[in-house]
Amino acid sequence: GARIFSGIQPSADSLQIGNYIGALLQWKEMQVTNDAIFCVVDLHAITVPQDPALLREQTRRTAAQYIAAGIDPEQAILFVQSQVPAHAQLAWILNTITGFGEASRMTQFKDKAARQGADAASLGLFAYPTLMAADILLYSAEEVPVGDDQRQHVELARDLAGRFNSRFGETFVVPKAVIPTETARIYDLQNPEAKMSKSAASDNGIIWMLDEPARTAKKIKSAVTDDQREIRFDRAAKPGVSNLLTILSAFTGTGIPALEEQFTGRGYGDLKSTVADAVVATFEPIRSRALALLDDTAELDRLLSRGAERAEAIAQPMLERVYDRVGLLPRA
Ligand code: AQP
Repeated sequence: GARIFSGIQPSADSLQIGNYIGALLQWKEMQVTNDAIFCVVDLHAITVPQDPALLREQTRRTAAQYIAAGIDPEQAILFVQSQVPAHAQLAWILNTITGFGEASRMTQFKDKAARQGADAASLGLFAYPTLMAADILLYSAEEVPVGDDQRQHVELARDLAGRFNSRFGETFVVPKAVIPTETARIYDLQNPEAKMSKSAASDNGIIWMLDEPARTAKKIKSAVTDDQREIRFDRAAKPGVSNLLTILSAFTGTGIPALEEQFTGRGYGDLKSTVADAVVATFEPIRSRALALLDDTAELDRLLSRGAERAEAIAQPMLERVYDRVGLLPRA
């Protein structure tokens, strides 16, 4: 199978259901037939302010959730980004071949910078996509399984790989994004026009993987819908109901049209209970496994450093090749 690379930011105590559907669910399947590398991208998380002590804890918690959700750290390589210095080093090189205008067009930067106030946004936030390109290109990843929101960043990684290759000679594999389906973007339950996000201002519309099951069920039951009665998928006219159908489809493997049929003549309350049951049934065991792994942080830390060694064995030679191509003088 193909070499795949993907990561999630340790930007909260818990991952949210969008991270699960957009990322973990596919990773779990892809690790079986592919050469898979999964990263906890802590250097990406600090592109917005993080509390240092919390960040360390969130990094462990994120790794524990990968494993609890089914990532096998023996089969796949699982590691923490900052433990392999080549990521930051290659990102610098890529910054030097990225246009200012090109980086300015990234919609995630525009969104996140607007949220923080343009003057508060850091240069690191602006350079987020080149660090992500470095993550991918270091491992010659052919496929990058991500949610729909990351499509533009993977496009940039492709462009940079091609540009570097034509300027300095064939070096990088040109990667491609693997996005589950067009509908695999999950929206905030309270504000179904906005992407569900760990760092949303209010947590009422977020389904957390590590929340208590009762709380998850309650949030789903209070999801914003509309004042009609019809259960059908229509993103523009019925964003709340469409979001619930997307979640149910991801958790049951049933297609949206079949779900629409199944729910003909049934009420929103019924749909919400069905979604809540499906989510809780999947997340409850993941939550217990993650909490159990977090009981022994020494063991978890050892497991992560083994992952970092395996990752570095691939990344470091690539970085050296790049330095050479660019013309940097090696230590004698
Ligand atoms: N709402 C979403 N729907 C589908 N996929 C999603 N992903 C995130 N949110 C959704 C996917 O999760 C992976 C990792 O995300 P990340 O944490 O690295 O960055 P993000 O996309 O910015 O996620 P968050 O939760 O919104 O984090 P914050 O709030 O810290 O920025 C990616 O594959 C992404 O597609």
